[in-house]
Amino acid sequence: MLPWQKKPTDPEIIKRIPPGQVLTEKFPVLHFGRTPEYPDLSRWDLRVWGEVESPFTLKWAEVRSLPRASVTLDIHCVTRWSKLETTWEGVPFTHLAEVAVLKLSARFVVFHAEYGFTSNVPIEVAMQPDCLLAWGYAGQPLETEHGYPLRAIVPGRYFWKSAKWVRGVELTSEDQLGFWERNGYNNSADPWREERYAGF
Ligand SMILES: Nc1nc2c(c(=O)[nH]1)N[C@H]1C(S)=C(S)[C@@H](COP(=O)(O)O)O[C@H]1N2
Ligand SMILES: [Mo]
Repeated sequence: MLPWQKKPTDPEIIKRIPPGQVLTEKFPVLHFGRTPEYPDLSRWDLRVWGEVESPFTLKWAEVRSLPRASVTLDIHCVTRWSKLETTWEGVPFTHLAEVAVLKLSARFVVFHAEYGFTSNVPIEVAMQPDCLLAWGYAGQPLETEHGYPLRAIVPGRYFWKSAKWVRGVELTSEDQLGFWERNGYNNSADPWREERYAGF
């Protein structure tokens, strides 16, 4: 048994582990398909559009000059690893929403990533203060396999909602299932309720 698979004994730690999860100290890499490469960020942009009054597109340097926040949270992958106390830096989703000016019809968010990957959350989830579009992890720029240059960080949901390599944020009036949600995962994805799979 690997050290991190041993049952933790500290009650403060135990109560942070959702049902069916195992702690890891490592940082596993998990995604479907290829890892994009970014040799030249001068051609990278981030688009915010949909049910908003003022859609906009930002270059990389503009994204990096947005207001920043640092958040620390526990992450839980549906494949059963959890990692406590991860620290991310980026722009709060709430700031993007403020700049874009949401219409009343903006009830859901779709994060659009490279190669057509998407993930979806209700607007209330994205409007939590610790939901970020993050460019940093543990004080360093994101590593390529963890989503460089920009990824979503969605608190309180299984980690698949936290799309890596994000290029767009779409506000929608109707819910649009994302990649994993179309492939059998639960749309709500609350790890405390063990909402892993759809349909039962
Ligand atoms: N673009 C993209 N983002 C993705 C995924 C993916 O397949 N593609 N998988 C998700 C899943 S299932 C998890 S657990 C986390 C893993 O993030 P990590 O590789 O940084 O640990 O990324 C999420 N974001
Ligand atoms: Mo995952």
